[in-house]
Amino acid sequence: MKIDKTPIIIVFRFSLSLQKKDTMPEVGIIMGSKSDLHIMQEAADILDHLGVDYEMNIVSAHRTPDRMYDYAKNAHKQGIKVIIAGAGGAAHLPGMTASLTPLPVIGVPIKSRNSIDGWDSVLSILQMPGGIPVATVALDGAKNAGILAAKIIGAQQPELLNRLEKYMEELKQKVLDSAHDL
Ligand code: AIR
Repeated sequence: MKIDKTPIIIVFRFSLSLQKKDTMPEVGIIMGSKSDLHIMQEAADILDHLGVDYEMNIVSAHRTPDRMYDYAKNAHKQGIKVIIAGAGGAAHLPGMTASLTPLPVIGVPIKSRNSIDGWDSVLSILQMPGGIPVATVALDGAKNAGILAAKIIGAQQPELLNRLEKYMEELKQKVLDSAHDL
């Protein structure tokens, strides 16, 4: 992929709870700034848990537009199947990425320091014009973005679907345990 490597964070999965063999990253997690990482890490954590390989990168639609273009144009050629894009304020990264890639894009609005109240980030990502969809999750909803990415990929991977079912069972059990503990 033709990308300037200097300010890149690349994190591959090191540990996992619901085991799977190592493969190339299938999910590309990108964010507008390192200041988004504390939120976007939640997408990475749940993908770790579900045994889905991912890569992480910082790509700003406004500060590094060429880098965004290169990433979005080439991600599918590198084996990426879903892109999760998070940004705050005038959050154009998910929408612009979606306009450049044939891959599904999941947008994570982030309540960043330059965001007025979060609505600016939400609406920048949510209100896309017809023809260029971005699957927008809740404000700071990176965990759900990770789960949604796994479900999209899992539609073609029975083993991953099994791990997703196991995860859903874990969620159910937690609720039942907490009700029991009352
Ligand atoms: N941002 C960066 N380039 C374009 C945008 N919209 C966003 C980042 C971050 C916010 O601006 O995604 O949420 C603040 O970035 P920083 O680097 O000033 O902390």
